[in-house]
Amino acid sequence: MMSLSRREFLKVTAAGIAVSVLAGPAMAGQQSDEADKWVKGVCRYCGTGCGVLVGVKGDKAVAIKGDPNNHNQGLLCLKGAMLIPVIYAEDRLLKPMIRKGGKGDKLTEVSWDEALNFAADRFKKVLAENGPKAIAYYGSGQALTEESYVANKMWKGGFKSNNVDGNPRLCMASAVAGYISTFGKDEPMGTYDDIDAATCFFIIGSNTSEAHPVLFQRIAKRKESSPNVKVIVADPRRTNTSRIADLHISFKPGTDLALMNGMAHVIVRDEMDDARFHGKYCNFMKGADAVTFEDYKKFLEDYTPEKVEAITGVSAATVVKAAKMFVESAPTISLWCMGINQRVQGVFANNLIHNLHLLTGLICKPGSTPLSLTGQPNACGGVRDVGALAHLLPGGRLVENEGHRKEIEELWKLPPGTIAPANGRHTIALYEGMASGDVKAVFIHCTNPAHTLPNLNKMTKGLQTAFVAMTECFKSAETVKYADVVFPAAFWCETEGVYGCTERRYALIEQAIKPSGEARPALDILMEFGKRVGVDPKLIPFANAADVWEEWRLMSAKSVYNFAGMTRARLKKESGLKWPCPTESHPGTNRRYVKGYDPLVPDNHPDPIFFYGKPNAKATIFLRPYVGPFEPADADYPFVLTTGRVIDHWHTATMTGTVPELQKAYPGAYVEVNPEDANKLKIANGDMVMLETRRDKMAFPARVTDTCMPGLVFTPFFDPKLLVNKLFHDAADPVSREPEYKICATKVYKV
Ligand SMILES: Nc1nc2c(c(=O)[nH]1)N[C@H]1C(S)=C(S)[C@@H](COP(=O)(O)OP(=O)(O)OC[C@H]3O[C@@H](n4cnc5c(=O)[nH]c(N)nc54)[C@H](O)[C@@H]3O)O[C@H]1N2
Ligand SMILES: Nc1nc2c(c(=O)[nH]1)N[C@H]1C(S)=C(S)[C@@H](COP(=O)(O)OP(=O)(O)OC[C@H]3O[C@@H](n4cnc5c(=O)[nH]c(N)nc54)[C@H](O)[C@@H]3O)O[C@H]1N2
Ligand code: SF4
Ligand SMILES: [Mo]
Repeated sequence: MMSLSRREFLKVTAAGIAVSVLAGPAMAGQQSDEADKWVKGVCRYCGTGCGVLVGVKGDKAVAIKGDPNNHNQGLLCLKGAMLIPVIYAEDRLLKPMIRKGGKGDKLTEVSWDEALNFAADRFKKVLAENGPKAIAYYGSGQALTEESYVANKMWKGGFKSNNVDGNPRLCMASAVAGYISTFGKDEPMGTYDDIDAATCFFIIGSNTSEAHPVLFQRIAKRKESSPNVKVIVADPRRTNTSRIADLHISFKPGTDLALMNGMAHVIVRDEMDDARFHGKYCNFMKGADAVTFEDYKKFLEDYTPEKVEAITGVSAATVVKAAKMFVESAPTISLWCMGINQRVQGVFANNLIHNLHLLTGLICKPGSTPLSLTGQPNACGGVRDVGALAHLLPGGRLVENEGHRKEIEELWKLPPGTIAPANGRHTIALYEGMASGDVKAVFIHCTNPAHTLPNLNKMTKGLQTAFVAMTECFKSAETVKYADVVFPAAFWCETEGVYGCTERRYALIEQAIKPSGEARPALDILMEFGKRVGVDPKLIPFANAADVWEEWRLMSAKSVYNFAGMTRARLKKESGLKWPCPTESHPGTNRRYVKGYDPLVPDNHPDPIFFYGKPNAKATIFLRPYVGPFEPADADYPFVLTTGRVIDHWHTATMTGTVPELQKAYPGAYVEVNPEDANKLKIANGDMVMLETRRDKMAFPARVTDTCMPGLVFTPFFDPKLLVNKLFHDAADPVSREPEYKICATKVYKV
C-alpha cells in the first residue's frame, strides 16, 4: 500500500520550477479502493497544517490523501503522504515503563496504575517538601490543543506553578514577542490567501521549500503565474528555496538586522515610504521611549547601503535593489522562520520585518502582510493561543499582569490570588534549575529535549538530576534514556484533538483508529496523573477532548482570540476555520485589524484599519540597531556553523526515521562545506570532517557544495547518532529567551 518510491513520487510532482516532492489527489485514486471510510484530520508534521483524509479499513489506517477542502487543496508532501506506516512502526512504545531503582536502573514495563502512581507520588512529595516552583511541565507545539490547555490549567491553576514551558520557546518565542511588541497581540494579520495575491515575496531566514513544502508549492505556482511576480530570498545559504529567487541575498550569518535597516534607509531616502500610513497608524519608539519620524531617519543614517555592505558582505547595489523590489513589486508578503527567530537578536529581527511593512503601508491589504511561518503543527493554536508558556496565560494574557491573572482566575473559578504573580522558568532556566536541584520533577510531553535543546552536554545534566516523567510514542527517542517514567501515548489519529497552524486556522484531527497496544490518549494520562497528584477534580471536569474544547471555546469569547463560533460539530464538518470567528455563522477571518473583515473592528470605526492590540491603536516602528551574533567566527574558531532541516526528516527522526523511503533519502547527518574551503582544507566529498567548538567536537562526512558561502558550514540536526547540539552554546535572545541555534563558531578540519 505504502510502497511508493521516491522516484514514483516525483512523477506526480508538479512540472516547472524547483518545486519538490508533491502528491496531488491523483495519489489518492490509487489508494481509495482500499479504504472503507475516510476520516478527516491534519498532517502530523509541519506548521503548514495541511488537511488530510485518513483511509480506514476495519480497525486499521490504510491510506492517506490530502483534504481537497482544506487550504492545501488535496496536496501533501512526501512526509505527509508517508504518515500511515509511522503508526505501525516497530519502534512504537506500547507499555508504560518505570525505573524502579531510580536513575541508572533499567526501564521495566509495569501496569498503568503502577506507572501513574510512581510519577504522582514523586510529584506529590516534591510539592509538599519544596513547593510549586520545584515542579515543571515541558510541553510541545505538536501536542493537541486540549492537552496543552489542560496541562497549563493544572499547573498554573491547580499546582500554582508557572513552570510551564515547551519547545515553542526554541522556535516561535521570538515571533510571538515580535508581534506583541509591534502590534500588541500575537499571531499574524494575514493568511495563506495573501500568497495568491502577492506579487512580491520577501523570504528571509526560511527554507520554505524543505520546511513548508506545500506552501512553497503555492508560492512557486504564484511565481510561475506571471513574470511580474518577484521573489527575494535572504539567506546566507543557497537553499532550494533560493532557486526560485529573482534576487538571492547571501549575507554573513547574523547580519540581517543591518540589511533590513539598510532597506528601510533606502525606502525613506528615496521617499518610497507611505507617510500617510505611518503618520496615521504608527508611532516610533526607541526602546521604551517615544521618538519621531525625524529621529528614525537619523537613526537610519547609520545604515547607508555602503555601511550595510561593510557589515553584511552584500553589495550596496543589492541592498538598494532589494528595497526597491520590496516596494515597487508590491503587494509584498514577508515570510520568515528560524533564520530570524533563533537568534540572540530574534525579537529585534522580527520587529525590523514589521517595520518594512508599516513604513510602506504594505500591510492589512490583499497580498501585503508580514506572515511568520510557524514550525510545528500546533505551536500557534496549542501553545501560543492557549498560553502554555512560562510568561503567558490563555488568550494573549500575561502572567505578570494582575488584571489578566484576575480574568483567568474568574474564568477558571479559582479564588483570587491563586495564580502565582511571577513568570515561571523559560526553557533554558528550567533545565538549569533541574541541574541545580531547584526544579526536582518535570513532566515532559510530546517533545524530545535530550536531542533538541542547545548546549546538550550542559542541558542533559538537568535530565540526569531531576525526576523525569514523560509521554512518548517511540522507544528510541533520546529523552527516554533519561526518563524515570514513560507513558505510552496514543499517536496521531489514534485520538482526537485540534491543531492550529500558521494562518490562525484551527482544524480537528478526528480519531480514525484505536490506540496501539496499551497506549492511551495523552489527555487522559495528564488528567489521571493530575488527579493523583491532588488537582481538584472540579478544575478538570472533562470526560473527553470535546469537553475541554467546549470550555476553551466559550472562554475565548472573552479575548481577542475569539473562536467561540468554532463548535466541535462545526469543526467536524468544515476543514478548518480561521479566528476571530465569534459566532457559529461567522465564516472566519482572512484579514485581521481590517474593517469589514475582522469582526473585532466595529463597523462604525472611523478608520479602515484598527490596531486594537495597542492602547493607542498604533503599531510601533522600532529603532532597533544592528547587533551581531553571540559567538561570531574568530581567529581560534574561524568558521560559522549553522544548523537546520532537511525535507524528508522531522526534527529528531523518531517518526520519519521509521519510514524506509524517507530514511534512505537522508540516512545520516553530514556537513556541507564550500568548495573553496574544501580546497584549502584538502577535504573531498565523503571525507570525515571534524567540527570542534568551544563545547565539544564531532566528525561528520563532508558534502562539498556551494550551498554555503566560504566560511560557513551547515549540518542538519535530525541524526540521533550525531547530536550536533552538543556543539552549540545556549545563548538566547534576552526578551524571547529563544536560543541562537543558527550561529556558533567552529574549527573545521579533516580527521
Ligand atoms: N522537513 C521538515 N520540515 C519542518 C521541520 C522539520 O523538522 N523537517 N520542522 C518544522 C519546524 S518546528 C520549524 S521551526 C520549521 C523551520 O523552518 P526553517 O526555519 O525554514 O528551517 P531551518 O532549516 O531551521 O532554517 C532556515 C534557514 O535559516 C538560515 N539561516 C542561518 N543563519 C541565518 C541568519 O543569520 N539569518 C537568516 N535570515 N537566515 C539564516 C539557514 O541557512 C536556513 O536555510 O520547519 C518546520 N518544518
Ligand atoms: N540544532 C538545532 N536544534 C534545534 C533547532 C534547530 O534549528 N537547530 N530547532 C528547534 C526547534 S524550532 C524545535 S520546534 C525543536 C523540536 O524539538 P523536539 O520537539 O524535541 O523534536 P521532535 O522530534 O519533534 O520531538 C517530538 C517527540 O514527540 C514524540 N511524539 C510524536 N508524536 C507524539 C504524540 O502523539 N504524543 C506524544 N506524547 N509524543 C509524540 C516523538 O517521537 C518525539 O520524540 O528543536 C529545536 N532544536
Ligand atoms: S507541507 Fe507540512 S503539513 Fe503539509 S504535508 Fe508536508 S509536512 Fe505535512
Ligand atoms: Mo520549531
